[in-house]
Amino acid sequence: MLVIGGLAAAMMAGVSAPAAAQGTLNLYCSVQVEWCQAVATNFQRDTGIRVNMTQKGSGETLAQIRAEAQNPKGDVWFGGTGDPHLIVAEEGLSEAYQSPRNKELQDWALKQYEAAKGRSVGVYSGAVGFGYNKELLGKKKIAAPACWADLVKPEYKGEIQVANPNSSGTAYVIIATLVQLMGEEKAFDYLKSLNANVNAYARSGTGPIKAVARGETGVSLSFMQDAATEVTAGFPVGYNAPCEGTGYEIGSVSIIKGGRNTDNAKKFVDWALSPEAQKIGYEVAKQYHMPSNKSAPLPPGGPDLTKMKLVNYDFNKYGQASERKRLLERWDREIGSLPR
Ligand code: S7P
Repeated sequence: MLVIGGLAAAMMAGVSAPAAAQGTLNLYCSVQVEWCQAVATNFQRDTGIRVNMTQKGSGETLAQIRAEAQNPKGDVWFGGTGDPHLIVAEEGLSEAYQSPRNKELQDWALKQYEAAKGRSVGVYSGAVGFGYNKELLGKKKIAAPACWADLVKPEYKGEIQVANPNSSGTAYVIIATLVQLMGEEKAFDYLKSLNANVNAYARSGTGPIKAVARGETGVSLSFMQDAATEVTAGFPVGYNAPCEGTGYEIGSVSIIKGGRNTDNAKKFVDWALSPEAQKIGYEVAKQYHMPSNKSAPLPPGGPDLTKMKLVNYDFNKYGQASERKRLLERWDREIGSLPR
């Protein structure tokens, strides 16, 4: 977790704090920390609103918002996979808000808005794939994985990392994807076979691709946009979309109900949905997500979801608290408890 005050964020980015303070915003942020810092700094500079930012993964932020339900400390939650945003909405922990920017958004971003009954909206999208270290796999003469079926082959034994779905929204999207691709029984059989090849379950969804980049593991299950970031950073990373098809996230923004600065949270949502704010992920932090504003460009060279075979991800079903709880309990019982 990283907590950073607005002034410190501005100074780190070499930007002076605004002269006239316009109040405060407590921002919970679930994208990569470089992007979170850029979001905090730029929103503060554009509006004069002082930002206190806390960065945590999606599952962990969901747990925090639930734990603080009686006394909310956050005002707005930016980023992270869409399913836990839907759960926050279902549990009445977020507030409905119709931004004037909604009319500029892609249909998939508005699907999230509809599923959340106005309590959340999509800011970006990204698809699940395989990241791999070209040098490490090359030395071991292991082919880069192209299909889900490849990952359970014996040559990948001890080579794969994925995150733990209890803490990671990314890992939950992976389980929900497999269930939608294969059916639940086959998906859990697959996860058992995969477990034999997994060397570690990381806490955060981006942990496995960072481990791939640094040569600590050969293969990761990750969002492909996060693999593209490591490629840009100069690591010998490649990535593939699974040949059988894959799932995707609708990274979202939600206003936390009962927060102390709800008017500023609304200003933040309007800002986060603007094309200018949506360029920041790529331009400042080299993040390759597909932006939700139709006027924001697709980051050059990044994964293009419109060219992939995608499952028809059922956000209404897999974004339900009861379904997430059931799948996580099953994963803990049948996979998390297995020896490796
Ligand atoms: O910024 C990259 C990204 O991967 O981070 C979000 C995700 O929540 C990662 O955290 P966890 O898996 O640990 O929850 C994604 O939404 C986003 O694409």
